Amino acid sequence: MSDSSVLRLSRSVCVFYVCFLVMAAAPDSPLYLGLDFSTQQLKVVAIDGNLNVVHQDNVQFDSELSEFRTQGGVHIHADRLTVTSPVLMWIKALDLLLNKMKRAGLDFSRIRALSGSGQQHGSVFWRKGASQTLNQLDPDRSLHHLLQDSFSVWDSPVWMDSSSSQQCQDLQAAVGGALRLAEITGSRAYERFTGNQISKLRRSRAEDFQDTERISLVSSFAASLFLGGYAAIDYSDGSGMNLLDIRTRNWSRICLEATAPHLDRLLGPPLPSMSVLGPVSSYFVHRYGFSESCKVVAFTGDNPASLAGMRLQQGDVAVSLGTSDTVFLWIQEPRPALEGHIFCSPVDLQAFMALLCFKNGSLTRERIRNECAAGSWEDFSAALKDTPLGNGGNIGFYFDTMEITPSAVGVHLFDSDDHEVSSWSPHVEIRALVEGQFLSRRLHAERLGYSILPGTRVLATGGASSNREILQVLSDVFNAPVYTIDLSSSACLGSAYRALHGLVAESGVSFFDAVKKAPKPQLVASPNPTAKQVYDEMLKRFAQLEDRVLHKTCS
Ligand code: ADP
Ligand code: XUL
Repeated sequence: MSDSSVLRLSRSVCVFYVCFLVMAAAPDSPLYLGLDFSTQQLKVVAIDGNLNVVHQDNVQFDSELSEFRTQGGVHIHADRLTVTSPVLMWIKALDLLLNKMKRAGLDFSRIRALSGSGQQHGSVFWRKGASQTLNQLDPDRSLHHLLQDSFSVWDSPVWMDSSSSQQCQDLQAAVGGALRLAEITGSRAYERFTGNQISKLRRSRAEDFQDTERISLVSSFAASLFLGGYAAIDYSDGSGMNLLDIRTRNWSRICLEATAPHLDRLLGPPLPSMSVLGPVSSYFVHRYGFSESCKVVAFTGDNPASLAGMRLQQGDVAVSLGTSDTVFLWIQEPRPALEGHIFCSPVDLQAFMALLCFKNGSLTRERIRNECAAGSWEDFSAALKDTPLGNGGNIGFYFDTMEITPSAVGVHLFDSDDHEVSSWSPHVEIRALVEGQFLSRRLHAERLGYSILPGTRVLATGGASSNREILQVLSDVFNAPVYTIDLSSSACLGSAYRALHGLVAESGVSFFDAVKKAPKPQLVASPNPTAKQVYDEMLKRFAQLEDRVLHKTCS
């Protein structure tokens, strides 16, 4: 059978299966919808009241909306720094997605609430008069026709943009330095953060800026489409702008003033992430058969929505071992720093989440696997089994490319006397790499206010989480049990969970009570009894050696 017929057959099987699931559930049982406007695609999942997934679909921007000529969902401009996406592409993707869902037989009238997420930091600039257009959408026409004149900026800056360095410097200077900005907003100035993008646009495209009536994040823009009016920015995604005071949960006056005049009018007041914004607009009622009482719950950023999808709880840490490694933390008492980001929690008004990105993750593990284990993950794992916890005092730093956390580069190896050495046996090298990576994840998480407590769980996701021996080292270094969780569409699923929770949040039901029927993560590794002693000591040496590496790299 040719590839295309296999694809057609598997598609038909999928459509049949989805229709079967939709029809198999009680005909009028409630559904909750989660959408994710991510960089490369728009995804949707519908869950029932038992939190079972009953429908999933997606629209790929590059292939299904090729008229926008994006690569990976974006346009990289000639300066290589400016990265944007056409706002109408996102709208057309929603038209397409809803039509696919209709064809698959989804009964929209069963949806009690919907929510969603968007790639963080991206911004949408609505033209003067757009609010009126949003308010009177004609259900006989598609959204992208109706809204084609509603934006003052067609190419929305997205998170991959790094063209606002000057604005970052200006903002930090205005508020009293990088650390002061981090204390207020949870992060030092980052080029991709929305405030700096707004500031750049105000200077570089003054006329378009003048013609702007409202600025949304990708998340609140998507919520506005469903609401038929401007949706508030939620606290959690709002924390990725360098504009929100994460403790008062209001716009920071000093940041607003340094960014653009009267910016609070353009942004509207921020709201708690679990807020019900209102009923779905009559456009969706008439065009797709949504119920008039279906509620739109505030949309948020994709990382906060993933935290909800993983159901990360106080004390937990999630480690995603993908191309690069990401660490998510639930934080009660944040200590914003010059590295990492603190966001308001999307599921608990009193809490915060931290996000740390490490560039040298799986690709570095692959390099060492190729050099020390003949390209075999089995041999790599065997080396981890054969070597002792603490690796005889050897500590390695492997920054093949310029690391984000911390900002250092190069490979730096130290023996048990802290003397720099040039090489090790393959087995020592493999353990040094994996221990070094996880010591670094723990060190930087602790610097942001994380501490290992009794009951702490490590949730592991991403490609390398299929490797038990790697997870055993993770468990030992964190001295906590490691659980795995399938993260394939966590932001989308998290949005559906948030939709469900939004309906009961006002009556005091916690997010975790609302989603307690969700599938449980699997326990895969428990710490060795000697792990605490070995790694508590090793962490102190690791921190000192990292300072040496930083000093060496910078000088
Ligand atoms: P992405 O960031 O693209 O979503 P994934 O989460 O899919 O990445 O992870 C891909 C990575 O998983 C690969 O680069 C590979 O190195 C790693 N990986 C896959 N299988 C194993 C394994 N058995 N042991 C360790 N790493 C693995
Ligand atoms: C987080 C970040 C990305 C985007 C895109 O700070 O920039 O993870 O949210 O997914």
